[in-house]
Amino acid sequence: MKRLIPVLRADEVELDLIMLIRTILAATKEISFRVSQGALGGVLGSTLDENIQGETQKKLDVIANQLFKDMLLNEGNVKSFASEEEDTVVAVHDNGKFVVAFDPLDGSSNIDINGQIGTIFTIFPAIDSLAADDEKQFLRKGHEQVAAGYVLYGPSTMLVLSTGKQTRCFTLDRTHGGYLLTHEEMQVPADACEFSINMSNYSKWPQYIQQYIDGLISPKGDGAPEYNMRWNGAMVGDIHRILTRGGIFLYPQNALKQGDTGKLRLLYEAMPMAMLIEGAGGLASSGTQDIMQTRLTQLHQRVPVIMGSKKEVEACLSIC
Ligand code: AHM
Ligand code: MG
Repeated sequence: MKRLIPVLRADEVELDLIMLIRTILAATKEISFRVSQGALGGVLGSTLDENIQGETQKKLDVIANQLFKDMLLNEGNVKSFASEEEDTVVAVHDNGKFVVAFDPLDGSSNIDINGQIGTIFTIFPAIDSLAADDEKQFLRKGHEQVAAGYVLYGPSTMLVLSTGKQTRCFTLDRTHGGYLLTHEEMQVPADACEFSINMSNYSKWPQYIQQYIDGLISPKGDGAPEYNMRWNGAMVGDIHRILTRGGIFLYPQNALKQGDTGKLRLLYEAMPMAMLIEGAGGLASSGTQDIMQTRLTQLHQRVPVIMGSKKEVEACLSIC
């Protein structure tokens, strides 16, 4: 089985970018180890702190964030980074070539139940004319990403990565400590009968989302396929399932709250996942715009998310 670095070199990915991806993955291997230790490693439970989003931080959120910070602060190719768990941009090296954004621990509510959790990251070329700590380094469009990926800490630890070509899947081989290529070209199946949404928010959804989901769960008859629902509570788990066997993932805005734009963050969650989904032939939209075409206007901005199999996303958007 092929190792990650030779695969990226064969793709002629710039060496500095490969080195940066290697650093990020070193952090994920350490997180994977800590996650596997569970209660034995003292990583479960909450801290007394809140992050910038007003959410209580879990111990593992803080540990994962610190591991990422420690690794990136020592990485010469990084100009600055932004984390879901940090208030502001963190400057690293003035002459770094890249800026990195990450959600160190996605699906935090699954930590204490031994459920699926993950890490999501994205990399943009740094803007030379701007200071390292200038937020504008990150006010970019999704299609400017030079790499995006997630690591899913499940029964096995898997990396799904795009550097602009296809979306590939690697599995962490604990015997030698490296990620090995296990799926050369992921393709989101076009026909799928699974949807993924937090149904408990039904009364808060915009009307077109209610109408679309009503259509999926209404009795079909005449041999039409019945839809099934899955909701993981961790976007990495839901998106991994959709990349593997198709379907649609939705996290809409709360239509009862004026100005609400949903829960998921454009920079740390929606943009990287959109790059991976579209690299596998799927579609990603906010309902009004392609996520890859949406420009970030604030570091911690949230966005409604509809992504997955092309046909399903188009069907949802057609009643928008
Ligand atoms: P987190 O980054 O704080 O863990 O929040 C993001 C997570 C996503 O992984 C997941 O899709 C969503 O929140 C679940 O939200 P809810 O608890 O409303 O179902
Ligand atoms: Mg998250």
